[in-house]
Amino acid sequence: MITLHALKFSRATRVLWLLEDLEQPCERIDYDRNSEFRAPEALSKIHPLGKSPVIEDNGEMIAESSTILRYLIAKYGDYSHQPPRGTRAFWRHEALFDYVEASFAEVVMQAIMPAFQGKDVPEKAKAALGKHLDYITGELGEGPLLFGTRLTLSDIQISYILALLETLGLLGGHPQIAGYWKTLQEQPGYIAATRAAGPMAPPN
Ligand SMILES: N[C@@H](CCC(=O)N[C@@H](CS)C(=O)NCC(=O)O)C(=O)O
Repeated sequence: MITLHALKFSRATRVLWLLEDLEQPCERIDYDRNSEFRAPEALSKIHPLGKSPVIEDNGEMIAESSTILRYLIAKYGDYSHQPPRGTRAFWRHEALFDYVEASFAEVVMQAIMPAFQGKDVPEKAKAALGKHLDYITGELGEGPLLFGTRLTLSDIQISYILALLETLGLLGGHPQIAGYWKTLQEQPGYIAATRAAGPMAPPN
């Protein structure tokens, strides 16, 4: 069985959500955040970067939430969380899925770090965030999800970041994204994962 090293209020919920959807159990090892809201030292003994999520499967250690999600759909032969291969939608999905950690997360961090510290978000960070939220709004189109009514890995991947933005009141002015986030919270896998491991975002 897969072991999931799950830091509280973290991207580990993405992994739990997918496992819930796939009806696959895991052994979850929980880690509390320290007083500076960082991962505890114990996670550095699991993986050199000391971050979560990390999974272990048959002695193999896998980090990076996007890689873990790809690994799990390959392992369990799941085809339902991405558009069919050989279609344009498949590659649009790959791009959106990678976009979340490769591009969006960094822009979001510039805005949420000051917000978490109770400081004003610098105008430059606000503007960059707005540009990305406009982009995602465009990708949502009619919605309700990024690929219509099909829940994909890209929705699961983006959920954690939307949770942080919503908690910090940074989704204002983007009603379609606020609606999208509401739809994500209604997904059975999200409900089961957060029931089991607690909310994605910390209370503000
Ligand atoms: N790109 C990585 C990011 C991993 C990451 O930064 N995880 C955060 C939690 S969401 C973490 O472990 N933070 C604790 C720390 O940096 O001390 C992924 O997608 O898995």
